[in-house]
Amino acid sequence: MGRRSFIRRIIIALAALGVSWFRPTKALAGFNFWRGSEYVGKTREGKYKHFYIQYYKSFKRIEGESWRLKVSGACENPQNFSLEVLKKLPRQTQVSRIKCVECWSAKAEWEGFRLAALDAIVRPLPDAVGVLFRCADTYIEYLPLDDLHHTRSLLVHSMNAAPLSDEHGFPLRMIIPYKYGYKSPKAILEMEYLSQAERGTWNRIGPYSVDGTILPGYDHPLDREKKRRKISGGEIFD
Ligand SMILES: Nc1nc2c(c(=O)[nH]1)N[C@H]1C(S)=C(S)[C@@H](COP(=O)(O)O)O[C@H]1N2
Ligand SMILES: [Mo]
Repeated sequence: MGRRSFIRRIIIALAALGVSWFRPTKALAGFNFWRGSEYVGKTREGKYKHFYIQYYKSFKRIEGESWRLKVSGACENPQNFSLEVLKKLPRQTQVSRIKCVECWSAKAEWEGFRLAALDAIVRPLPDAVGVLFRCADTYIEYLPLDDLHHTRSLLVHSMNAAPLSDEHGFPLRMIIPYKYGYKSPKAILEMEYLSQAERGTWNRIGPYSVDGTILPGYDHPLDREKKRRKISGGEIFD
């Protein structure tokens, strides 16, 4: 090895070390897309009195331009997607309610795309049975493909005709209205197709079902002064 190339290798090695030191969360998808020092966390104040914010852990706000959705696992064509590209996928809008297993619910108009649009690009392998979502706050959730392909399931980048706020899951979240809110991961960093079912964060730490379908019982809608009403299970349609 000549002296020049030796020095060049040392410089490259030092640069790589520097990059790994300064990367705030290298355990995540491997991108450096955090901005500023502000943090997003659980909130129930101000306007969020009418739509609570649930986050397992606080995390630094995400910069949309450098964020990439990493799609990996059991698919033929794994790749990373920018928000710009995802926003060009065929769009769908739906009004639906998030029902948290802690009782409250709240409703919004959501806009995004179907998993089928992503499948068409990455081509899941025949043995893929579901997707594991990894989120910015280290939350994880698993959803079977059958549920992800349901006509009410949507990958969402807009809420009430505006880009998703950091609080509600910017840049991308899942919406599955017939399951409790914990099955709708927010601030998604990675989607990994799996050939075996997994469990998510919430049903590991709480007494909550893996399936998460809304059970018959009661609801306290935040948009109706939490007035208690009976629900029969599945999606709440108003
Ligand atoms: N990344 C992430 N997504 C998450 C959660 C979380 O803690 N982290 N909580 C879930 C729960 S329990 C609920 S009820 C909904 C709430 O959505 P909202 O915060 O937009 O109201 O987010 C879900 N998605
Ligand atoms: Mo929840």
